[in-house]
Amino acid sequence: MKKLTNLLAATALTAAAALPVAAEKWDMPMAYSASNFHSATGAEFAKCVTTGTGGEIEIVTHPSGSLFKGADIKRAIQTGQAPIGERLLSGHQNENALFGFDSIPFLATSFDDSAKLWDAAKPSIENLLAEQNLTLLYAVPWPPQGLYFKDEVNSVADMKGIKFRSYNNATSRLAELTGMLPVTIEAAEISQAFATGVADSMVSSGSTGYDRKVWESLDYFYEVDAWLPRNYVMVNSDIWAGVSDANKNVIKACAELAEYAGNWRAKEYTGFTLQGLRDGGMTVGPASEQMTNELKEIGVTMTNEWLEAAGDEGKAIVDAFNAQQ
Ligand code: PCA
Repeated sequence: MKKLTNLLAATALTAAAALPVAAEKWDMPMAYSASNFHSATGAEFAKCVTTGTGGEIEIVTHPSGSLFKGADIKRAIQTGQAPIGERLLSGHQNENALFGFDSIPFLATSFDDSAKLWDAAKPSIENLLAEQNLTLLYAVPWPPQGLYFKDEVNSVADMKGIKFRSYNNATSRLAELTGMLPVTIEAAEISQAFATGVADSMVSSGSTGYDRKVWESLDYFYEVDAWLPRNYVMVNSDIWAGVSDANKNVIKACAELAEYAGNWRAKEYTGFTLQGLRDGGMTVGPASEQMTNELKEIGVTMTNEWLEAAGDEGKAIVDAFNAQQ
């Protein structure tokens, strides 16, 4: 027994000696379920930083909104309640229209275009975040957004009065313009919302429908490819300033890898999750021509509204994006 105790004490000492004195634990709140590809990417990023810094900075992810709910994550990081975290960028559209650059219907509808739009918008977004004591580390798009319904829908008229789950200003506005009734619900809570009839439709990716098993309540997914919103990972700028140059380099390299891997996963996940919805019993396919045309008209209205709200800087983003086409 004595021997075992000695051995344990020696092991503990060795472990303690291996860890530098300044070891820090960074809790990383994330809003989406652990099985989601953004959360998987975040977990890999956390491992990369923990290993790369030799344990000087250990990142521990908390998916599913378990530490802070999606809507509270940015404030938690700004105020230093958590050093690092992930949030849907367009979730901040109510603060500043610029944050909604990636939720303009039919502006950028493919992964390639979404990357170009991000290139055009990134400097503005980095500035906005910096003004709020936040440093951008990486950003990864969701797969293209389509429409989920309980019943078959062939036109905008068919949508009238349907309860619609929204996740940002643009999705609420889309509901208003299609005569639906928006209710904002975090992805972590949608399975229950659909099961209890709080909502009967939403716009989202195949990925979120798959993660939340929405086929238990909904039957139709229309591949509208309306836009590709982005999640981003931010760190509190005061905390970032206190990180050694060596560890900053490690974190930046891990962020670059995460962005690459996240993009790759998003693309792979697009087809995989649509098949998953089919396997779950849903009808998955393109929207009717009439519905597509009507939605495009609504897209024009929403583009104009966004350009008005986002001013010259917004217009410059759209112009820079169009110049890359
Ligand atoms: N899933 C997230 C945002 C966009 C997406 O595809 C959600 O539905 O909340």
